[in-house]
Amino acid sequence: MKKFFVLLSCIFSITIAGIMFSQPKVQAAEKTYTIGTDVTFPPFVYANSNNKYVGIDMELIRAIAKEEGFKADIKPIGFNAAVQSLSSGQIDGVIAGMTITDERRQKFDFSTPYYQSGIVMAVAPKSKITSLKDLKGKRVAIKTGTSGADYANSIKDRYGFKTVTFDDSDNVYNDVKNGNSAACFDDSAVLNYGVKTGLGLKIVTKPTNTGKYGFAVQKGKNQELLSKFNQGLEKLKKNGKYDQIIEKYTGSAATSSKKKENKQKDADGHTFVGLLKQNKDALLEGVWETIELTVVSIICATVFGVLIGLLGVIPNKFSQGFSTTVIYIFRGLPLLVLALFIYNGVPSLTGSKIPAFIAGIITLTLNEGAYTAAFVKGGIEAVDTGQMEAARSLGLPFGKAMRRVILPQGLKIMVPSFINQFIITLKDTSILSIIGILELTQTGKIIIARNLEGFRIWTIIAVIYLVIITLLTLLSKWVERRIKD
Ligand code: ASN
Repeated sequence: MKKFFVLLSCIFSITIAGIMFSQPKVQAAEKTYTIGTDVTFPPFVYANSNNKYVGIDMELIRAIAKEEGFKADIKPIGFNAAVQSLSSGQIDGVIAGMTITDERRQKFDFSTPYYQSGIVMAVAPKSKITSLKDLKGKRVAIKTGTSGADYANSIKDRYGFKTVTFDDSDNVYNDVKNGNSAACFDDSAVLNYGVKTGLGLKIVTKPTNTGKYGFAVQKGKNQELLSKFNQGLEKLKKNGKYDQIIEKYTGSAATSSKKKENKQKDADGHTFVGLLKQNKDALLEGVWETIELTVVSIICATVFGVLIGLLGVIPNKFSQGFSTTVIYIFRGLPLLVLALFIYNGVPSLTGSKIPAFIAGIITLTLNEGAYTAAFVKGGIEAVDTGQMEAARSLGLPFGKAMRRVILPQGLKIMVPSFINQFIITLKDTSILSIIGILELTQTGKIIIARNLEGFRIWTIIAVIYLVIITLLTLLSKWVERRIKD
């Protein structure tokens, strides 16, 4: 048992040291702002073939940051997640082709507009749909929380269609291309670019609900960042850089080279080896993040779970009640709800941010810890009651009897459950992709949003998970043998 805890502490220290050294050092002089953005919204935001975020919005915010002397830490978490995170104060700003609307103005302050777009309907190239009237009884794809979705929802009863929502524009387009949805609504600036660069959809309506894009901060907060953005944008417009950026992404040279690039990617990006090569760095980073999350969470959840489990068996009504309540709450709550509550809910109440990684660790510690507590309690209770009575009648105090007699026997019963829980913790890290942690699953989502290679990328991701799970199982079995010796 002692060996087990020594081993756990060693792994813990190594991981913490690893995390500390892997964090980039922040320069004291420049303030860093966390800016949320969409996953794919070309030509405004998208990952290029090196998985680096580029596009009009990315170049604008980087150029403005340089001009105004601040750092922008870009978080590509998806449009809806970015807006939610901004409203709870988890991030400082959003730049994601975000349309300035009256409704949004109630919650956010917007910069001077930097682009204009409307909303259009797009269909598959061979589709017979040419107008809104043809949508009767059909299914239409939209993106969660966007102005395109609001528009579709506002006319769906009139035209008699149903909507289906996705988190990313690429998934919206894919649903139409696959024939699952008859049409989609999205921004004209984005769909026009898509049509020019070989997206494989056609636009059938004129732009409506025209609006302007702005950079957003929480209402009344981060005004300093907002004025830096406005000043920077003004400078870029004066010195010609703004026009250069727009031309770089929307000019005819840009769109035709993007079309070629897409074709080329289509030609060589359809093999497992090709995809692995293209995405090696991103996948490795995702694996590392998953391992960090897993190791730290396993250790924290084990410590927390053992403590709560022990509180449940000591002969004290209050501590038993406390233990049962903690297990009841955190085992009962769905992991996804808990993650969103900690990451988005708590900061809106307290007003202070929780980094996504920490929110993820807290989520897993509470949830996995509750399961651990339950089997720790069960394991101890499974030891014959005569053992405790015998130890106490030999004159051992409760604590000592527990440590010397009951726990060693209980631990043997618990070991398989521990191993099981470690594996579950590893798998559960994937749920944290919802709060934008760039672990393996989120990395997969981002890659697929770019290349639409769902089958192959998810196969690669599944194999990587299985490899890590096998390694974790082998390590756990080794520890199990050491404990038994
Ligand atoms: N234009 C969209 C909106 O404001 C933003 C997006 O889809 N990234 O709702």
